[in-house]
Amino acid sequence: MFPIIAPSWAIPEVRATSEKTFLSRRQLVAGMGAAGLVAGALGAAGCRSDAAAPLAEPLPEPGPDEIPNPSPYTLPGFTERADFQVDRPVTPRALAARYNNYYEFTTRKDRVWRKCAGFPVRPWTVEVTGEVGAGRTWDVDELLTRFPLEQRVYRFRCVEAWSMVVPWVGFSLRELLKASDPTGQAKYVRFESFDQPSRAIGQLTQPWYPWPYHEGLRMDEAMHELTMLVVGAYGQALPTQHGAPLRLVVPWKYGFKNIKAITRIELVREQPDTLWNTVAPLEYGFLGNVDPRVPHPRWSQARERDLETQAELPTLPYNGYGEQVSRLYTG
Ligand SMILES: Nc1nc2c(c(=O)[nH]1)N[C@H]1C(S)=C(S)[C@@H](COP(=O)(O)O)O[C@H]1N2
Ligand SMILES: [Mo]
Repeated sequence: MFPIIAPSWAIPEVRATSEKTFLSRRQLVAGMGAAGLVAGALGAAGCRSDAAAPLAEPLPEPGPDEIPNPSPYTLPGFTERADFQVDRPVTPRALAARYNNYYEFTTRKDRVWRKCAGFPVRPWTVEVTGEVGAGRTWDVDELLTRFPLEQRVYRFRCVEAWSMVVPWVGFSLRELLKASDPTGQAKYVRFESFDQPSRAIGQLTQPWYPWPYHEGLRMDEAMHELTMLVVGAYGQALPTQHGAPLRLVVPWKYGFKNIKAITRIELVREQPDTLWNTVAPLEYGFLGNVDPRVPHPRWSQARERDLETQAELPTLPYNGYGEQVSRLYTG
């Protein structure tokens, strides 16, 4: 379980969702029954809102080797970067796709794939804004063709101490940033996900989280080649549960930095707030670098559990990427 460290009653008043927002979300819940009936009646119109559709057919349970909720979209061609390999077996695709953290849908990792099925990831736009000379809104499919795609096998380490190895497909974030012409004032990058409580049931039922999910990097971290905008995994378009259509992967940081379903990338002057740093500042720092020597306040980070084998492995400084990134943190 991702620790729910801050129940709604423990969140300082200023940070809690405003009553107005809370009430409107409750009204939305109350209205859902009717919305479901309408959706059922209009089924042929094909505009079913998944989370709000109690009449939707339950998805069948896939076999253990079947990919739950695979993406229906086609990924453009990509090259394989042989220089990004890991000395550990790649985690089976079907396993990675049914064990997810995605609080917008549910805190139950084994149910994320089911709860997010039907969440629309096309059309999708990503706004690049703030301290940039060439800010603009991209259609995600434009990004997929504008920047050459690469497959890179990376280690992935969640702060909860489970880990996996995934072949991601995408491109370095810095390619998009360079194309956006950052100004000299750009010191940090702020990322924002979607806010659609009518379609993402976890946003509706957990209004105490400061949605939309938001994260941040320093500019030098964002410009590091390893920092990736990901649109695919295991050679296929990204399944929704992994953060389709576009998510961040920063392999030397804990999983929570790897924000899914990005809608907005803003270059800013000051260090931005992040969702986890806001709800639990003592547990989730802004940097979030994997470090076996620094325990989480409630558990050790010295070891991790491989998602497939359940073997306990030593956690590596910077998740094994120290040679490439430790120079960023010498100051
Ligand atoms: N928008 C959003 N992004 C998110 C999260 C989330 O709840 N919402 N969870 C984070 C956490 S804690 C982890 S470990 C990874 C999990 O990625 P995966 O499900 O693709 O393995 O996504 C990260 N990105
Ligand atoms: Mo995580």
